[in-house]
Amino acid sequence: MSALRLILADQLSHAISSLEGINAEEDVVMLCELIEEARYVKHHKKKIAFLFSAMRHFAEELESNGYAVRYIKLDNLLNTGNFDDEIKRAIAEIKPTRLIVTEPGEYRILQKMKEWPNSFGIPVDILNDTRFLTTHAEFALWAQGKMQLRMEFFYREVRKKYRILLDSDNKPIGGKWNYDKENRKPLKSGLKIPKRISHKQSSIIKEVLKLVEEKFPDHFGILKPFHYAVTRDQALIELNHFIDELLPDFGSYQDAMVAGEPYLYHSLISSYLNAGLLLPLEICKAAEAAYRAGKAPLNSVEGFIRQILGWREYIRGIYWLYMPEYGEKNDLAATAPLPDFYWGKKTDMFCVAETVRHTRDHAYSHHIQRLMITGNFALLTGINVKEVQEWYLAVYSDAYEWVEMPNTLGMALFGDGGIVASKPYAASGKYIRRMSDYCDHCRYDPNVMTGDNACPFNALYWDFLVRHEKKFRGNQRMPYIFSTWDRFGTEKQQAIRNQASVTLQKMKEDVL
Ligand code: FAD
Ligand code: DLZ
Ligand code: SF4
Repeated sequence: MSALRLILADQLSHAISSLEGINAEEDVVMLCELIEEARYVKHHKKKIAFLFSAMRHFAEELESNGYAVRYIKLDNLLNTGNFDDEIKRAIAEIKPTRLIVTEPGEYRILQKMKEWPNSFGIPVDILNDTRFLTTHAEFALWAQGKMQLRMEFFYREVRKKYRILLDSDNKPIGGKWNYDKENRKPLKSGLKIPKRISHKQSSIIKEVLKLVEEKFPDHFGILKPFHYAVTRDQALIELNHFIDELLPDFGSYQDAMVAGEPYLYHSLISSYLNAGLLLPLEICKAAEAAYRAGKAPLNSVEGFIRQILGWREYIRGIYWLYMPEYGEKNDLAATAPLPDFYWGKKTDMFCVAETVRHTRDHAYSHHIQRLMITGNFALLTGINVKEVQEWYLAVYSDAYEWVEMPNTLGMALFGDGGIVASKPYAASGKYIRRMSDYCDHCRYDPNVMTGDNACPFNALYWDFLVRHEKKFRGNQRMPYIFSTWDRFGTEKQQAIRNQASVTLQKMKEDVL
């Protein structure tokens, strides 16, 4: 009665459901490095190096816990490079009586899994992913009959379910569910941002870096220096460092952007959380404990917990509720090709160049860079939603389709017609100037609307709204925007639209 237990690259948790009830005498745990998974979008070099290193370390931990592990390295000569053939090969050699796996984070792979009983001729158990705090059924029940699926209300339910930041009467601590009004400040000058920690490079990491260098030279991104945690112990060190040193200022500066500072007060835990090295509830409890011990203020702690308990769970709920139709949505009919400067080609827009630089160097940029710089630019210029999604999925080390797609298509591109966002996150250069120091380094001027030195975001912002006027004029959350446009008068309106069309042409020619 031996079972083959398959662990995917983003399931590196000893508490994963596919390991429950494992029989160390008979069962075999399998992990495989697959060229098809590394290339179906050309993942960032650092992302591949992170996943392969973490997988190898995890396999070692399983072995030292006494389990039989079948680990297929990328350069194993017998490696067929894809899930189906690797499992077939394993079944032929091991002859298990069943295959056990935890549901994947991508619809594409779930469809494959459903074929597996037929293809392999043995039963396949596809188990729930119990790392998440909300099941698909719970999310569907919450969504049932609602006109709008607002994250804020979902978040309150999850907080109640797990009794996070509640007082003894089950009311939110401090009297409010949400302290965002105290957040979203630009960075104060002179504030010293704590240095991030780095980890000793194991021989596993060194071997993987060599492999990635050799096998993926054409993938985007800089591989070294490689600073990622690759084990649960290291990820916990990262988490504790964040809670002790950075959480107190997380809330206030969550939306700030500073040249040369990719991380600011962000936690950098998404890659570890999404790959299974950390679990969501332990993170929220650690943040809550910091608040209760008086080490971090409520605005920061609540804001941070909301990202994980609220946004992350909500985004996953949306993905599984609406797939596969969700993936085909393109509500604003965005079709322009993705400009080469998303891949690092020169652009004079400092904000875009800086965000792409952070992405290239670290396989990371923080939320506001993703949403209000690269996302906002793609929204305003109508870049093809599939190309934009593919970019986000490839370049960030925390990206898997369940989390990347609703964030990109729904939140950043408003391509799902308003399921995730009640209004588009469209902004002109004014917002970027307020929240960052980027404009100080830019050849464009955020205060200028037309002419050669005008910030491209300004005219593009109005042009976008006017192009989609039918959809947005009646939006309750955008009451004054169109009255401002109306007050501009015909001449100014025409000048803005001309400026936008020159900018769009320059974007096509990659000379922006
Ligand atoms: P922090 O700012 O410290 O936040 C703490 C944690 O909250 C994160 O680690 C993350 O787990 C969670 N979180 C915060 N916002 C979200 C959100 N909107 N959705 C899901 N989790 C959230 N996040 C991913 O994990 N993978 C992605 O592929 C991804 N793609 C994105 C694409 C776009 C266009 C946008 C706008 C956002 C995307 N996000 C994605 C959400 C967010 O940007 C990242 O989770 C965050 O930047 C990760 O950095 P951090 O760990 O320092 O986060
Ligand atoms: C993203 C990724 C990469 C780069 N490589 C592998 C791999 O070699 N083996 C594997 O099991 N998974 C990999 N993944 C993750 C998958 O593409 C996919 O996102 C997850 O399995 C979904 O749960
Ligand atoms: Fe970006 Fe415009 Fe500011 Fe330049 S001026 S950094 S393009 S917002």
